[in-house]
Amino acid sequence: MPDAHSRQPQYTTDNLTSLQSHILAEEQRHPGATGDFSWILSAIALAAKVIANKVRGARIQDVLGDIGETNVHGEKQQKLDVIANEIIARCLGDRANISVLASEEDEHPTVLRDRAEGGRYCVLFDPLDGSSNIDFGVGVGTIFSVLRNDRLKPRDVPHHIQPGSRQVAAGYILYGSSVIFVLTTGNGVDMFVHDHSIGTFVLVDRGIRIPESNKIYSINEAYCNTFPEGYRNYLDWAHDEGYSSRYIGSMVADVHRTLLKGGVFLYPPTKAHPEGKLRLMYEANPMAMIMDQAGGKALAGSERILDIRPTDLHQRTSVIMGSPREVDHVVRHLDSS
Ligand code: AHM
Ligand code: MG
Repeated sequence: MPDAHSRQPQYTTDNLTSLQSHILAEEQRHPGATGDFSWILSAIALAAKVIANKVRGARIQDVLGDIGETNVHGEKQQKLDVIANEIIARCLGDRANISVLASEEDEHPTVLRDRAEGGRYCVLFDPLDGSSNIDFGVGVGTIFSVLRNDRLKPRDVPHHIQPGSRQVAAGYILYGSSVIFVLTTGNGVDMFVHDHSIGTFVLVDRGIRIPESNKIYSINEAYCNTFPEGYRNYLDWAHDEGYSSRYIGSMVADVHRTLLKGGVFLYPPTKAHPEGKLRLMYEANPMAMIMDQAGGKALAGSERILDIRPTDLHQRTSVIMGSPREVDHVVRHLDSS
């Protein structure tokens, strides 16, 4: 099976599709579509361009470093965390069809309007994931999850606490050596790259399929003494099998590489984070939907991440995601420990 790198890119001068036109075309496929969804995704694309600009100019504009405060998770907030959060709120806040906006950086979600007032969607996001890497020019990203607003629920019941299997769209933007937008609306995974010369995200690959297997694991191995036994057994096995290790420490960058090149990305339970470190609703769920749509797998221990029934906006989960055969190797070791 050819891997992502041997495929011909679809971006040629004969075939230029912007993110905007792609979303509109996708929407046309659904009878009765109102265009609501396009508004949301175009707002996310706008926010991505503004954040990309901030990330690129961070040192020049003196917005590196932390602000001296911690967020709801007790983690140091970087200046750019706060800026990215505000940019998303500003770009999405006036879209009349959004009911709830929820962010990693805010303890409570913002209820903009309820279903009766036209709020049909909830948007959950991590505005700048991996931001502790930002001072060093390492790739960081925005992750987002779009859920339908359940019309039966009254305003005071949280609409956004739904399993990942109910997501209607998910994606991420990687601010790296190029700015890459990866999107699924439940019809495969498509990839766009920002073309600075025209100020637009252009389609470069559609229907991305993750390679079935590749001998690469991506994990913070320094914590291995505190991993459950099955993960340690897996790592011993992988060492014997000649695996390679790649770990950037930015989930968006690590998952993006795993999606294109294959392998497995893991964040197990640790002593510091017995439930796992990553957040279910706006980190693991959207990435799990992308993996699922690309033919990969995404698990928390033995359970599919998308099947977890959440109880809290900021709950954490362990993560094993990537090529189906690589995820199976991990699970085999967890099962026999
Ligand atoms: P953040 O949301 O505070 O940026 O933390 C999430 C990041 C992920 O991008 C990355 O996979 C993980 O934390 C790295 O954690 P560690 O430094 O423990 O390996
Ligand atoms: Mg994060």
